[in-house]
Amino acid sequence: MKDVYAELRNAVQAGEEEKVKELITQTLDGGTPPVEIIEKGLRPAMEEVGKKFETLEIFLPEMIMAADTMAAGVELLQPHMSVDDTSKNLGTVVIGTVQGDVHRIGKDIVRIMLEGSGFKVFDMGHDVPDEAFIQKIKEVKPRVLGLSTLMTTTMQNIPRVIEGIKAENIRKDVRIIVGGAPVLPEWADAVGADGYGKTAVDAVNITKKFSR
Ligand code: B12
Repeated sequence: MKDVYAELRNAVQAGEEEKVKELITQTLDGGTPPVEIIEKGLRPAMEEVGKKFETLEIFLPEMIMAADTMAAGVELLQPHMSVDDTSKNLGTVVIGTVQGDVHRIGKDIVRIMLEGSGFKVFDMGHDVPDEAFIQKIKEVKPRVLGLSTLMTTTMQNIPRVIEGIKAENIRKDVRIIVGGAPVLPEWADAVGADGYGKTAVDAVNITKKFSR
């Protein structure tokens, strides 16, 4: 049997957008849930890209090309990830990638999945200054704040945001969940986050738990 996920991983890495769209459409038509396509096809492709970048097998232009191709795939999947009942509102979430970090694909997937599950999400984007998170919390009073980071060099900005929230005396009003490739559950705990999610599915599950 043909391994569609292997084909998808190769096509993402080669920047073959049309092929990626074709494979995704085929897989969706076969009844596969969109999140499985992300977790088994798209995300592993980017992990391979990251490893090749680290070992100098590829360089920034190839990494950008693969990222754009993955983003096109996620865009195609987005309409398939929504709840049937759009009137459902499970609560408000603010999410963003911390300051200094432009990685947004994973955060975007978390946002799409949360929206698709019935949350109202304010996406602050990427490279978000600490103060902007704090202002948004005061403004929209979310039940949950999601912080994403993909680099060891920007990880420390997560505890910095948490400290900023404490300093404003609003820490008790919001549950903070964190994620992104370098983040581990023990670290999340140590820096005072309320929850950690390895994947976007985890992100939805913990957000649901905290919204009750
Ligand atoms: C794509 C990519 C890029 C793209 C980003 C495109 C974009 N707009 O997002 C581009 C090419 C722009 C890029 C740039 C850079 N990158 Co880059 N990039 C990657 C790569 C290959 C994949 C990331 C990705 O999109 N993965 C796919 C998504 C779906 O997975 P994910 O992000 O992990 O998200 C999932 C989970 O983590 C979780 N999650 C994510 N966020 C959250 C949040 C919450 C609250 C929760 C609960 C869960 C959660 O759910 C998501 C879905 O399941 C990684 C390698 C890797 N292994 O991650 C390197 C990587 C992160 N990049 C790296 C580097 C070094 C850079 C650059 C500095 C390179 C350079 N010299 O310029 C710049 C960064 C500049 C900056 N200031 O930010 C390094 C970081 C090393 C480190 N210090 O830690 C990595 C690890 C590559 C490597 N092995 O060297 N990059």
